[in-house]
Amino acid sequence: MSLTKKILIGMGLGIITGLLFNLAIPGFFDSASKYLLIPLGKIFINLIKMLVVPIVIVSLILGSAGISDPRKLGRIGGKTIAFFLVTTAIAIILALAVGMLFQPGAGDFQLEGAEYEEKEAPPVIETLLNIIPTNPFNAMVQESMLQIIAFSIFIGFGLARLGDKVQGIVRIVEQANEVLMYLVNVIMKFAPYGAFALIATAIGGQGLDAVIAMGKYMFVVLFVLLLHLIIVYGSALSFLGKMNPIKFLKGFSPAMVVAFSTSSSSATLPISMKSAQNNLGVSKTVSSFVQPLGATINMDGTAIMQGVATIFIAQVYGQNLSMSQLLTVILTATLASIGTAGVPGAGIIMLSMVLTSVNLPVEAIALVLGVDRLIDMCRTSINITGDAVCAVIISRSEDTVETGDSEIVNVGKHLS
Ligand code: DAS
Repeated sequence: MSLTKKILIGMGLGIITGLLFNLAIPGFFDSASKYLLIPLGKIFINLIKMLVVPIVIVSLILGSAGISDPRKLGRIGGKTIAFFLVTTAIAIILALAVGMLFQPGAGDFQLEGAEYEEKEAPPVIETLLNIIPTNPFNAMVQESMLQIIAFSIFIGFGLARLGDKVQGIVRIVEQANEVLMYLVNVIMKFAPYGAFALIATAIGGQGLDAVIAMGKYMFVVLFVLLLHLIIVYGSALSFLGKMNPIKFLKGFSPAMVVAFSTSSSSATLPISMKSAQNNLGVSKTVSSFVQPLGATINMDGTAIMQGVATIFIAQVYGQNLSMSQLLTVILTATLASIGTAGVPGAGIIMLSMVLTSVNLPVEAIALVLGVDRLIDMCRTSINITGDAVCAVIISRSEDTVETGDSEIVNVGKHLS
């Protein structure tokens, strides 16, 4: 049975167990929750938290090393990175705006066993000045995410500029990334049990309020994903890619379906590239640069989930995020989506980095974890779609479109 099915079953059993305890035998719930559900959920959350700092460091060192050498990137690379960063930032701003508009987390329930110690959010200028760590190791111990991110990007930049002299270190970081991705897979195998325990705890303690809140959260995420697809990608294709969005969807739907069913950008990459090259006329040159890079560092769908989830959790705790905190969320969610691996469930692990950056309790992931698998299927489709939209636009802007007989022609004369 696939992991998706197991998590969905865990989620379903969690809802039933929680409702049963809450409605039928509340007295029994306390002991079951204390000796089974809360410990089980705590183990899963701690496993996620354990990997966050190492994953952020390793993935952002590799991400920044890969794009820090302008000479290596060239014109296509520059355009690609610019497109990725702009669309991801728009995705998060859209997510935050719709999340604040619909208020999915506004409700009178509190999550069992997760405290929220309110800290005065520093003003914007102080947040920006504090990004540079005076002691990177202390930043890691304190889980100061913005400082950890800054330090990792600096290291990646240094590795890129020193090139062959430090290939050994780059290799070690790449191998460390392999190990961490393997551990993400191992942790996700525990997800069905974690989802069961966390949902049962959330619903057992809060009843239907928690189920309704999860439903509202899921609706908002799916609504923003659809909005991003139609408005952002639709207009980018029409105005920049000179391609009818319907033609794009018809040509790229095979890849979107595979992404939906696998919840993995990496696993979908071969069919993403094939669909872009064969059905959308993207040149092999552009496709083989833009789409693998995009599958690694461009995840608008994930950024949308992280933006909505952070707003949702802040609302559950009755916290209105200040302007500096919202800017922090935009920055950390953009970087978290860069650091998210193209494997199932990776985005929920990086969500804890965003929550920590605005000192929201990571335990609150319990409220979004249960429905995350379903959302992961949808957001992964959006992740790879953003990469393909970029590939179409770059391919057109480079005037290289492959005709059916794989000949590179100057599309300029076709467009004139
Ligand atoms: N499932 C990830 C991907 O493959 C995204 C995520 O987990 O957010 O794109």
